[in-house]
Amino acid sequence: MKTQVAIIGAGPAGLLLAHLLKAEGVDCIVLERQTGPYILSRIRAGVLEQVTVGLMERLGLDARMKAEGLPHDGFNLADGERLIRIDIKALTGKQVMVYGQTELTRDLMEAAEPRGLEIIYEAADVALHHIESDAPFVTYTKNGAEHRVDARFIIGCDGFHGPSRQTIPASVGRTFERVYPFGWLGILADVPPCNHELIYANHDRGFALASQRSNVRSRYYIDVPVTERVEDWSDERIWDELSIRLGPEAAAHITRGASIEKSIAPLRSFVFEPMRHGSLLLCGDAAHIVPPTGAKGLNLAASDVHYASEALLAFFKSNDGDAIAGYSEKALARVWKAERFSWSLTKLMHRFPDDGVFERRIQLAELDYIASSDAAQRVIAENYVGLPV
Ligand code: RFL
Ligand code: PHB
Repeated sequence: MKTQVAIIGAGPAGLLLAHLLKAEGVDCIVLERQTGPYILSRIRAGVLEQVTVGLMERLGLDARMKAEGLPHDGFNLADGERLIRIDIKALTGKQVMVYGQTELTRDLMEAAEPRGLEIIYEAADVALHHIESDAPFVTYTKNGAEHRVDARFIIGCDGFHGPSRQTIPASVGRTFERVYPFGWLGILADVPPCNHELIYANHDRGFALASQRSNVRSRYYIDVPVTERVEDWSDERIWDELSIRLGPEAAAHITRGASIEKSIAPLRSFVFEPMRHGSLLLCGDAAHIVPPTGAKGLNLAASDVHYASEALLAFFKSNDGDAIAGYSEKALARVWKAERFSWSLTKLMHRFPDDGVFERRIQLAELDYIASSDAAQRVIAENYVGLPV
């Protein structure tokens, strides 16, 4: 097979990019290891920045998001006692959209066939070849047969564990990493949210987040040591812990219900540089990971795709390779700012095993400062809604 752009991975990064290219008449093929239903069974992000909403609008795939998504004007930080509201609308003029990654991915997947976008699911043994040349290719197997896709560019949208990043020689790449000593235990339940906006809480007993997918579906998280097993956390135990950590105001409004999903996600900050090597560009989790505290992971994937699509369209439509050459530097400038924000919010809102009473007082002082300072709230709001692309 021959195409202009071979995209590896049908997560949000790969699907968004494929649709953007296809809409402009650039040929592409998406190779995905899993099945569609498997991808849609993964419960992940829930908060979309304007950059992500804007891409769906541009594709004309925003109808369900506009009908079912919940635009939010603010969110809350909590210190175990009170709620500190960050009025993002008043401070930045912008909103965020509460709409699950699962739903966004479903909208992109369902539009693929009608728009003539080819996604090859269950592609095994995907391998990248000759990425340093102008004629790279990808091989994979499906139903026992080996296949080859020749392309002008390969885009690695294959997440943290995919093969794309690993194809870049170690002598060229550099990684920056921080692994956190806790994970987030998440619970999804068909109950109304305890608050109309999100609450990120730092209680003496640890972190908690009250989030939502709709007015009848809630998503909550607590932090737990990475050694913890999800089997040891009954629904009741999680609800009890949430009721303590989120503070009395939120606890009074928690509706308990049976979990429909429960899992522990490890927390990590990770950046790989460069994000382009020869004819291979990396987008999304393939190049970087943030802890979920700032709701940045999916949105960073979208901003990478924004830069990559601009660069690829300039190349194919105007024969201009400058944006491809500058892709890594441009994307990384935004990535590092999101890494900084996610890391700082993680530090502010979690108890670290080595922290003592001094660090606890510093956290409480910072939360008290944020509660009283318009300037501090503006800094948080500006980062939370997403920096400009
Ligand atoms: P994805 O979504 O991981 O998609 C990568 C796709 O590549 C496929 N793949 C391969 N395909 C072919 N051959 C191979 N060898 C392949 N290896 C992998 C995979 O099957 C997959 O379909 O990456 P993408 O598109 O870059 O999107 C990034 C986002 O998914 C990610 O940043 C966020 O979900 C991160 N994240 C969260 N972000 C937020 O903003 N808010 C959150 O609340 C939030 N919660 C989460 C998360 C990530 C989690 N992970 C990684 C387990 C919760 C979890 C549990
Ligand atoms: C979620 O709803 O899953 C969610 C929301 C905000 C975050 C992280 C996760 O910061």
